[in-house]
Amino acid sequence: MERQRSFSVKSTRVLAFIITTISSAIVFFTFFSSSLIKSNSSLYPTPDSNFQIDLSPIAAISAVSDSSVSPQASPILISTHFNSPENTSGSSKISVFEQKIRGESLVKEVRETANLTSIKVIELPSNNGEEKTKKRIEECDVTKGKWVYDSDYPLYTNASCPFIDEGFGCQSNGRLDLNYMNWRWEPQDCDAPRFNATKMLEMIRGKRLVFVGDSINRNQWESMLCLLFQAVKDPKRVYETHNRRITKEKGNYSFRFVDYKCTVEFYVTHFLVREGRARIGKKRRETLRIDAMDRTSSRWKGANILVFNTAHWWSHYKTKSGVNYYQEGDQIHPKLDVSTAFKKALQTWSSWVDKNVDPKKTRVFFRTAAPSHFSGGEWNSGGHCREANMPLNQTFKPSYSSKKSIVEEVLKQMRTPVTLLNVSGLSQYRIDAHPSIYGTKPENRRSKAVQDCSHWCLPGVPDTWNHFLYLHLLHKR
Ligand SMILES: *[C@@H]1O[C@H](CO)[C@@H](O)[C@H](O)[C@H]1NC(C)=O
Ligand SMILES: *[C@@H]1O[C@H](CO)[C@@H](O)[C@H](O)[C@H]1NC(C)=O
Ligand SMILES: *[C@@H]1O[C@H](CO)[C@@H](O)[C@H](O)[C@H]1NC(C)=O
Ligand SMILES: *[C@@H]1O[C@H](CO)[C@@H](O)[C@H](O)[C@H]1NC(C)=O
Ligand SMILES: *[C@@H]1O[C@H](CO)[C@@H](O)[C@H](O)[C@H]1NC(C)=O
Ligand SMILES: *[C@@H]1O[C@H](CO)[C@@H](O)[C@H](O)[C@H]1NC(C)=O
Ligand SMILES: CC(=O)N[C@H]1CO[C@H](CO)[C@@H](O)[C@@H]1O
Repeated sequence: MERQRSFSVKSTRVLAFIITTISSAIVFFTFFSSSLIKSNSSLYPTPDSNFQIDLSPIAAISAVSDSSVSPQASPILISTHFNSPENTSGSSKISVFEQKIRGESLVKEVRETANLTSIKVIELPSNNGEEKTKKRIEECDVTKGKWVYDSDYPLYTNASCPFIDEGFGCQSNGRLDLNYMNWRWEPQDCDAPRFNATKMLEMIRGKRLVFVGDSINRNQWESMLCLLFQAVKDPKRVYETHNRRITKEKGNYSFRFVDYKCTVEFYVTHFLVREGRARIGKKRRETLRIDAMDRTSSRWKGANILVFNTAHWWSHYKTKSGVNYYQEGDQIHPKLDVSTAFKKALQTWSSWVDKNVDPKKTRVFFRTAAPSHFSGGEWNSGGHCREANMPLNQTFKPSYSSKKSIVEEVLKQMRTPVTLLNVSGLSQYRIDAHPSIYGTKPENRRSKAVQDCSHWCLPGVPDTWNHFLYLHLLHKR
């Protein structure tokens, strides 16, 4: 299943680049034309629909999942520009959307419409300048780049990977537009080697690769299983050590790749710190011990590669508004703000890492929050994303939330080196890559209103996060 392109010969590269560019151009043109037809009517919301996000296929929505962390944070302004290639009859429209994210409210305004006068799809960079500006992968910030259409993608399919669970198996659940699988992230400053599953397996030979975090980390872990499985000749030589089938409910898994004597494991923990119960007055209530690690932490010890995350559960809603929820020792905070609690929990986590992880034996990664793209509501109030079938245009500027700066701040104070897997920006373009209604099989779909715009279809965006992990292990020590 590995289809790698040689980048060692310059002419090959130039040829590959031209082919990629031409096919991308065709694809862009086709998509923009078709999305324009479909969205003609929804481009212009009526004045009183300002707070209603109408999501046309090319509308930019950046409902940053964790905007609720700091409702008092200053407004973030995101400008997004869309160009649609001119249609054959001469005139089409550009819409300029502007979104302001203020606390939890998302406002979109149609600012301007104009006629296009020329077609500008993709520019070929001049070849002579290009070579000199490329950096070595070791010095390259791979988070800067763009999504390019690549017909060699996806790296696996629903048929070649048995580990995709229902929640992420969009194609098996009936999604018909499949172009979301074909986008490859291309760093702007360097040529990133392609993901090589055999090489990755060799790098983790005899080791434990462990993912710890919420369901978005399960998403990434399943992606890793799928990627690696493509290099395994005998499927029987990969199995779950306790014969567990992957489901949403169960919390820990360890897959053994026999030929490489390695395991790829996942432990669910929504907050990294310990969820529990405590007596408040006469009632026993759920609390979160922000000063103690999750109970499964003893099992993560001794892993050779640890990939942590926590993000989506740190919301006002999921933490009982911070009222009688956060606990330290015997004390329950009557009210605590979610960013303060998040910071304390991360400090608990960082002390655990500093105390329990030997940097000579273990590499630690922390993956940043992945964005959600709910429009017209939240995850529990009719928010949707089904309409999108294209990534957002690259001129869209990803926002950077306060929760991520808390992560960076805590990481800086640690003794143990922790690599940030900075996936937030590149994932923000991928409004098209969520399961939406295809997170469940048609027969299990209860209500049309519920869409999943938080998790990611597989194959899809988490493959890129794992590619980053691969690049770090391969090149950056
Ligand atoms: C092209 O533009 C014309 C006039 O605006 C419009 O009627 C037609 O539907 C457009 N065609 C496409 C393919 O967008
Ligand atoms: C995105 O929009 C900009 C200008 O608004 C345009 O120059 C560019 O070609 C567009 N990119 C794509 C991929 O369509
Ligand atoms: C676009 O151009 C057409 C004809 O050239 C004109 O009738 C129309 O009003 C223009 N639309 C906008 C939004 O400027
Ligand atoms: C993969 O998806 C296709 C299209 O929905 C479906 O027909 C097929 O049964 C799926 N394969 C598996 C193994 O789920
Ligand atoms: C992938 O890595 C393996 C082991 O390092 C190597 O033998 C193989 O040639 C690589 N495959 C490609 C397509 O580069
Ligand atoms: C992570 O990426 C975002 C945008 O992609 C960037 O603004 C931010 O500075 C990056 N953070 C770090 C620590 O590199
Ligand atoms: C792989 C692994 O650590 N599995 C453990 C998951 O949790 C159960 C108890 O809930 C243990 O028995 C397993 O060993």
